[in-house]
Amino acid sequence: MDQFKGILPALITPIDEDGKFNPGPCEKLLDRLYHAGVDGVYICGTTGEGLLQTVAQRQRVAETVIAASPRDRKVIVHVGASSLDDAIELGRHAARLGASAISSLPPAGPFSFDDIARWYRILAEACDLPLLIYFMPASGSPFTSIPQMLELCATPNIIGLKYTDHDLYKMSEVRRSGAVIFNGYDEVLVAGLLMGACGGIGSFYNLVPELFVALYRAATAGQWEAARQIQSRINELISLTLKFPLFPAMKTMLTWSGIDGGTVLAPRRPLTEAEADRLAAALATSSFAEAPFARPDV
Ligand code: MN9
Repeated sequence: MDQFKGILPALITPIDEDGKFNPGPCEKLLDRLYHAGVDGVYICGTTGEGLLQTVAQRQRVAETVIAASPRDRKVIVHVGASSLDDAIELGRHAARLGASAISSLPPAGPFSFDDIARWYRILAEACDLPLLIYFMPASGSPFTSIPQMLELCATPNIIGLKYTDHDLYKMSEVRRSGAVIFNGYDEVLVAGLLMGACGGIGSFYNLVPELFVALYRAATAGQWEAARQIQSRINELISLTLKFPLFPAMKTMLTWSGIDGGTVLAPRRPLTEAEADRLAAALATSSFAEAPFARPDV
């Protein structure tokens, strides 16, 4: 369990004009992220638009990412799906490829906690990999209490939570049981680490991996003031980006930096030209004005 720690970008999935996975930019992005020192990647989650893709395409993404990842980095494959069969198929495929772990949101729908616990139990048993539960109450989690989270984390093969919430007291109580916890809201990574998180998984790591790696290193060295200052710089970027639809804005910035993020999958839409102009203007007057993603690479 100690091996699950550090900085893991929730990898964006480059999508071409036909709505299909584009492996070239994905490899280029991975190269950039690994050079920045990230400890691994988390693929096909919310940021990676996993739930919006077919099982076959998600498998192509996993194949590309695992083939392009050094052996000493972790690849966690989000396998969450509406159908348990699909999730198991994705999980077994990830295991065959040599993924480090799988992760899953609960299936969407009006299910009870018992239903969800059973779903996770069957998934964890069927796949020969550690499983990280994706906890995100903002997307309608059917479990929110500490005892429920502790019960899920005590299930064989379940190692812990990707914890996307602002209640860090709850997070720290689950962490105290020995469960692996990755902080999920990039805005509060420094606070999550202070309260015991083993690392973080997040969207903005795609854009400024160096800052997240530096924050994590400062935090693990006990240099909390330095870590806090890096968080504050990161939050300048997050707060200006959140004025736009998040995932298309991030893909636009990646494209400006020379990595073709491509479009986003339905029901989302790309940025309008006016939005892209406003985003570029906001970046130009920020402390990121000189960053490669701040303007078109022409
Ligand atoms: O992977 C991300 N959460 C979601 C974690 O996509 C729902 C976060 O990185 C957020 O995108 C980020 C901005 O709110 O914290």
